Amino acid sequence: MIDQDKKSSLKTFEKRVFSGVQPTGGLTLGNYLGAVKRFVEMQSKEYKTIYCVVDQHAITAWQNPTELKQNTRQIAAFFIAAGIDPNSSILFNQSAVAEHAQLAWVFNCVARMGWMQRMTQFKDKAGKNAQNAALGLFAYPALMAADILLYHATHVPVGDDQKQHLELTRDIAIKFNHDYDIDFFPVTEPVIGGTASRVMSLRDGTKKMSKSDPSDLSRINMSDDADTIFLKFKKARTDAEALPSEIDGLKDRPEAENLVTIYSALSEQSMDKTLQEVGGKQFSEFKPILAECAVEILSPISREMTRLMQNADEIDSILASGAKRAREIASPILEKTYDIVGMLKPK
Ligand code: AQP
Repeated sequence: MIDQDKKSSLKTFEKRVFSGVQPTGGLTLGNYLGAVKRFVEMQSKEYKTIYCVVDQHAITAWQNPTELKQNTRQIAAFFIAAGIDPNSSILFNQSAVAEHAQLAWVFNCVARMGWMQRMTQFKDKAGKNAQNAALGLFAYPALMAADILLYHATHVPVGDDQKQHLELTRDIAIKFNHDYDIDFFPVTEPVIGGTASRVMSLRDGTKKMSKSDPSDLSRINMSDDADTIFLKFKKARTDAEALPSEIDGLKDRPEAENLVTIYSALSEQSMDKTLQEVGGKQFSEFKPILAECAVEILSPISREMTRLMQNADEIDSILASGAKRAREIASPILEKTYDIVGMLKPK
């Protein structure tokens, strides 16, 4: 049983959003529609929004140090160009707030080996060579739990692929609270919904669109120019039938469903509405409509990213001030965690 006094004296949760993107090079339409577009939508008076470039997650696979710095700035530029306002949201890079790694260690001691061994992303990323994978890749979900719980975040917008890691975050919060008989960490709500929580490869509608897919034709990169976007949609795999007028007609047609999903998310309308608009059309007619819509939305973002990237000092200073604001929230939460666990504080 949780002590009610402890419970009431520690409850500080408000609606707080945390999410992050790894600076591992390359950004796809999946990152935009599944994550960053929704980060922007959650910037409102209702939520305190905290967005992070998760550079410590990035090094779970080796990164070229010079490129890692540039990629970190590039993700920050992407956030800002897509509409994150660094004055209202807190925007920073993970390694600048040491409390992430400190809390992750505590969570390494809370999470169970069996839980971690069930993580499908580790299995996918380590592949057949699991014995040679970095220990950090295995421990990644505990660091992710620390990222979220360090801010007592209550809502985490992510793509569908992160669902299992969020469930683990909830398990860690519940076990910590139980082990120390306290109601300290919130049990976070994943915010996975949205039309495009899983954007699929343009070459295979059953595989996630991903920056590490060997085929560049499988994805739309945020840096692609208009001609490339048109070409990639033109070459996107489809079936031979026309588009249906109702959702049921997309059943067992993963490529068709993916293109309709992308168009709906970009044009901010329901799948039903899209099918009313394009139902009956052949793909040869629909693909240029889709490409034009993508170019209209993505081009201004990519132009603004390029402009921001020419001014590294401006990005660095935004990240530095974000880290300072992040630490103001993180530091007391880590301090309290250490106290709960029984770490002696130097006087
Ligand atoms: N295809 C996708 N559909 C919807 N959401 C997606 N996200 C990524 N791909 C899709 C979401 O983007 C956020 C940041 O992801 P990340 O930085 O952790 O990168 P990732 O998931 O590792 O991205 P990739 O492209 O899939 O990289 P690789 O190829 O290295 O595995 C997350 O919220 C994620 O859900």
